This record gives sequence, structure tokens and C-alpha cells, in this order.
Amino acid sequence: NLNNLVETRYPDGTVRLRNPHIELMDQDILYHLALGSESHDLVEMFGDVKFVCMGGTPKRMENFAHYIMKEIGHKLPTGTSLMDISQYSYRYSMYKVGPVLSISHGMGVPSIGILLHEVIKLMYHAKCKDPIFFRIGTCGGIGLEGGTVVISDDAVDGMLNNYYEVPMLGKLVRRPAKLDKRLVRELKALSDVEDPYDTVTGTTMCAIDFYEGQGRLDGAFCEYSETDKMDYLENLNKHGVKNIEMEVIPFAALTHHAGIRAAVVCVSLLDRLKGDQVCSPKEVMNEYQSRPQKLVAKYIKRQLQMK
Ligand code: R2B
Ligand code: URA
Repeated sequence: NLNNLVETRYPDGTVRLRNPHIELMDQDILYHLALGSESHDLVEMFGDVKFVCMGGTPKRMENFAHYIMKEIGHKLPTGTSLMDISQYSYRYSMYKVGPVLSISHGMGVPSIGILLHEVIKLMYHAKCKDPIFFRIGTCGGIGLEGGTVVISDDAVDGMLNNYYEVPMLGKLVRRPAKLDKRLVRELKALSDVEDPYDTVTGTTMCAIDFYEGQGRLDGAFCEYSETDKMDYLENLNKHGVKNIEMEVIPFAALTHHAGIRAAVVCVSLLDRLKGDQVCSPKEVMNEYQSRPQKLVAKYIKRQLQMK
């Protein structure tokens, strides 16, 4: 495969774009981020970015921006406050805290896929060096109680395939969905044995739907039995699948294709072997969602202190 021979990054760590057309364009508009290569000085605005953290909702990513600001002791210029850089896209939210970008990716494969194209191009235009991408999210656990943190070491789709398959020009193109194993080990090593919850590693399944695509019995439609559902989930479990969410395949495949190290850390909201409905109280849910953030913040802090 010729593609695998192409060096994906420049020797100085900047992201090489695997698209010959971009350099030939007068300008590149990152439409869904409300940014452009000519309308904005992307090197000046984003050149120092080292960590790109993504999660589903705008609010969670705004909270993460405030949290990471406190953790790394970043001070905003006096008289300024955190702003949603992409607010006028009305699609995604983006906050910048020193070397950290905090971006919402919405729900599901197409949403995170579009975002990744534009964020990878942003890294290229801004000449960011060796950026690391994280997804901090939520998931359903398989045999894991609510609140368990899962670091993905592999990604599969609902058919147990470990690639991202996209129809392009009438043909199906496959890209391997690979995650950085070293990053998985580094993150796992930072989890605290004193935590009142487990942090585990394992395969993550990417579904393209929340209900029937995840074997739930509580969608608007359901044409299988509870036994069918349990057989499916048990089979996933047998294949090492620890959790189900909706973005890991394109996240792993597109970062890998761009030569960008990336990790997915999700908190399980419920054990899917015990139910389908997400019904923990809001306070419990908020505390759960802070768990992946804590782990990733710890990693970022360590990395910044090492320099
Ligand atoms: C986890 O939670 C969302 C669905 O509720 C989806 O974005 C995901 O991956
Ligand atoms: N997100 C999912 O995709 N599935 C769940 O069960 C919970 C959160």
C-alpha cells in the first residue's frame, strides 16, 4: 500500500496534509469552524497548540476549557474572558487555553468526521508541532458499572470491523482505525488506584445510532428480542469490547491517517448488560463526565511540566 509509505509528518513535527489541492488554493475556508486561512492569522492564533481535546457537547467543552485553565495555571490577558472562537459557525464550539484547544464535536460519525477534516487542516495551516488529539466522552459500558472510565486501545464498528469505510466517488475506501498504544499505556499509568472507580483499557465499538445500532430495546422501533440483544452484547464482550459510543472509528482512522497521536477516554454512563436507559441523576452524571477530563488534564499537565 503506497499510502503507508508516505511520511505523514514533516521532520519538525508539523502536520503534512495528504491533499495536494490545498496548497494550490488561494484560501482555505474552514467553514464549520468559522475560520479561514486568509481571513485569520492561523499561525498567530493557533501556532502554539499542543493538545486538541474534543467532546460531544459545547457546554462540556466550555467547562473543560475552564478546568484545564485552572489545572495548567493559564492566565487570560486581563480584561478578557474565554470566548467561543467558532460561535458564528453555529455548528461546533471551540475554546483556546494556551496550548490546549477544547472543541465540541456533536454526535456521531459524520459530525466528528467533518470536524476532524477541518481541525487537521487547522493544525497544518497553523504549523502546530506534534499535536496530540483526545476525545473525552461518554459511552455505554459492557459489563462495567456506571462511572467506569475506559481508555480505548482498539476500535471496531458494529460489524466488528476495525476500519473506517467511506463511499468516495462510488467506491468504498477503507482506512485503518488505529489508536496510539503508547498513549494508552501512558494514560492508564496516570489513573489513580485511590479513585473510587475503575479505569480500564479495551476495545471500543463505534455505533452509527444510539438505539437500534447499539442493541437497545427502547428506541422508537425494535424488531429483535431481548435474547437477541443479550447475545449480541455478550459476543461483543467476548471480542474484548468494553464500551459502545459513536465516534471512535473516524477519530482513530483520520488522526492515524494524518500521523497525529490520539486517544479516546470515555466514561461509562451505564452497564448495557443491565439496561438501556440513561437514568442517573444530573449531579451523578456531571461527576461521571469529569472523570475522563481529570485523566486527560493530568496527562497534559505532566507533558507541560516535562518541558
Ligand atoms: C456518546 O454519547 C453520545 C450519544 O448519547 C454520542 O456522541 C457518544 O459517542
Ligand atoms: N453514549 C452512547 O453512544 N451510548 C451509551 O449507551 C451512552 C452514551
